[in-house]
Amino acid sequence: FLSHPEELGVVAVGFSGGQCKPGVDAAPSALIASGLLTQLRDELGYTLHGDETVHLYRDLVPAHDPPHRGMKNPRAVSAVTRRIADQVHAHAAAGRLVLTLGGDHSIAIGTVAGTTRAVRERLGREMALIWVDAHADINTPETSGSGNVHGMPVAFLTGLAKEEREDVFGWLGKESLVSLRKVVYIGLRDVDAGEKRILRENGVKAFSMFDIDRHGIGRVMEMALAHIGSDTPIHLSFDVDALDPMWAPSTGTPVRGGLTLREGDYICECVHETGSLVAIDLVEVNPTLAPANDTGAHETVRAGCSLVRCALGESLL
Ligand code: B3U
Ligand code: MN
Ligand code: MN
Repeated sequence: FLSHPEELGVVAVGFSGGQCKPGVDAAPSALIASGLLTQLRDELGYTLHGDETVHLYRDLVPAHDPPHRGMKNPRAVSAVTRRIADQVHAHAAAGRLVLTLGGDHSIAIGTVAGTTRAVRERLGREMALIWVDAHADINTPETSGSGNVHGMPVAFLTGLAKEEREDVFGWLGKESLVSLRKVVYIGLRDVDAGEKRILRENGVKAFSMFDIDRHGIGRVMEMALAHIGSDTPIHLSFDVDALDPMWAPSTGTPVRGGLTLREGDYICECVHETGSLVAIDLVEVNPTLAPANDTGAHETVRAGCSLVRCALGESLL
């Protein structure tokens, strides 16, 4: 699908407004400092575009941003994701693979809106979305108990959650949406009751940790990719909390009983192998959430780098 598959558009997003814990905005610098982009350039042979600049979007964050429909920081998250959508769209429209380093998972409202729009324009095709996460992130503002927008991106991206106001996600037009039939979840284990109802009522394809234990990750990936169908562009949005806290402790909402690092890497390897990957997000790494003198932050950054490298073809011999 990509006219320049060896060219990588990098968008480093230092944004934490989709949830309440500071520090997730420090992830892109930590990932870059650990050598991720150098590895992609020197070892995997990508030509990088827009690298090293960590965007903080301070000019887009309003001083006064009271809740709207219970959402916290609604205008800031809306304005920042709108800008991210344009950045990601520009890379994807140029035929590049796009790597976005978050930031909390609300930023996927921007990344997915950007790629889905570019894929429609360039190929006249619908895109698939693989959401790897402990959480379903499909709350509507009304079902959300927390008001944190990082728990809502899939609802906005599929049109389940709608808003008229331009400054609160009203900018998300039809061309920016993904069909619920093209969404596949992997790794779920902490899903709110309201979210379970949404998944059930809409028949959304979801592979929980239960499914991974039952079938093994190999069979789950076969089923996930079969659901999407070959020849469909894929956006992979990887929340590092899908990994077990043993591998990725430094994240805002760790949930025990998660993926091993190898299972996470394997998901990324399988998606790479399809040749259909158009974009990957790595989100929710929070290097500041580690006990002092603990190696947790370092381990989490390392795991994140491994996932990205696997999605970009490191494992091919
Ligand atoms: N489902 C809960 C918790 C949550 C979602 N995503 C994360 N945590 N990381 C919510 O706030 O919507
Ligand atoms: Mn998430
Ligand atoms: Mn999560």
